Amino acid sequence: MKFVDEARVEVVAGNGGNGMASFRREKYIPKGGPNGGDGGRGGSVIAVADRNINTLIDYRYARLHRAKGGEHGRGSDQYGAGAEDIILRMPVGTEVHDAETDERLFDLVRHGQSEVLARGGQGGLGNLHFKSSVNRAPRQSTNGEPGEQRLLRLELKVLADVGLLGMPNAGKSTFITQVSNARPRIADYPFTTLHPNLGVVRVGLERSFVIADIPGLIEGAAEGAGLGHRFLRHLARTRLLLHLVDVSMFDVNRDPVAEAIAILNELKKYDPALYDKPRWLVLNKTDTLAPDDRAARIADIVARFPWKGPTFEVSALTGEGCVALCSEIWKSMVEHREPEPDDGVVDVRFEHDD
Ligand SMILES: Nc1nc2c(ncn2[C@@H]2O[C@H](COP(=O)(O)OP(=O)(O)OP(=O)(O)O)[C@@H](O)[C@H]2O)c(=O)[nH]1
Ligand SMILES: [Mg+2]
Repeated sequence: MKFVDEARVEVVAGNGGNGMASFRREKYIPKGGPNGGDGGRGGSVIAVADRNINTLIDYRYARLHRAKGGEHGRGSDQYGAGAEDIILRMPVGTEVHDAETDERLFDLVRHGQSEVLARGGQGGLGNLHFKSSVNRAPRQSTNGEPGEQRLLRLELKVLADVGLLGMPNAGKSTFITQVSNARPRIADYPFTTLHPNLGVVRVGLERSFVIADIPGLIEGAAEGAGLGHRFLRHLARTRLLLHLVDVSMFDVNRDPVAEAIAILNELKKYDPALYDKPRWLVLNKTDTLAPDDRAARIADIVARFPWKGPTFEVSALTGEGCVALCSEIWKSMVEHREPEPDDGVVDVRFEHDD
């Protein structure tokens, strides 16, 4: 399925039905009183966050969402029926902006959260309501209110605790496959991953965190090289970035340190706040290093790295080092989370659904 994380839609709520001015007319009952009913309420357009939806693709095709108007009131005390609301299901993580002012109106962060995008108009009052001791035959009624309408820009920013950053082929998808229930495509050519994938890492009973695997980033992404840098928006809500670096030595012209620096520059260009997020270095593909070369290779890379932070050595393919890394992630998340009961025991198990 195609992944779409931006869309523009127009939402138009229904108008309220008009109130009616009419009088009771029956044989042998002269001067029957007012009996005009109220108009019904117009339908609203409502957004609901749904965890079973992963993309905004539906909104690329269907742009106009118009709810029906309420029925007009009628004579003989009949009220007009209200119109049904229209429900627009959107992925969790969707931000709703006013397309004209760019103001952020809503942020759908919880499954089931619902927000009114355009409110249906109230129905008008029938002349029943205007009867009084001094006016027994009121002729007035009111018209229904117009429904709201808005142009909206929807932007999906996936909700994940941890984001994976790295060059194409660094092994991001292999890593998320190793540690979570996600099953993205893996291949030895660049840009295998074309859209974000989320995976749940289970860390013992009732404990888990979510990792986002995004397309690889290359130098010049800010200017559109490769897939560009637009997918970096999906790292915006994470609390920790894992920067995966391929340490294998198959290609002697490839310098992992230069590559990593290029990525950091792209990150900074895209958004300094993203650059300032906690970031750990994950040296991947350690299984490809001959035991004799390994220590020297790793030491050289770490020494030439311009910033110092937590560093891990893993093989996403064999799983070596992955449990240790995930326990550290969990510990750091518990530390930075609102206090909750924790017995300090970290028991990482990778559950595969298939
Ligand atoms: N030997 C070895 N190969 C690995 C390891 N991790 C990934 N690979 C291989 O590296 C290649 C790229 O892996 P992917 O997981 O698709 O890389 P990616 O970072 O998701 O790449 P893009 O989606 O293109 O950005 C595949 O052929 C993997 O099998 C590892 O730890 N050891
Ligand atoms: Mg990938």
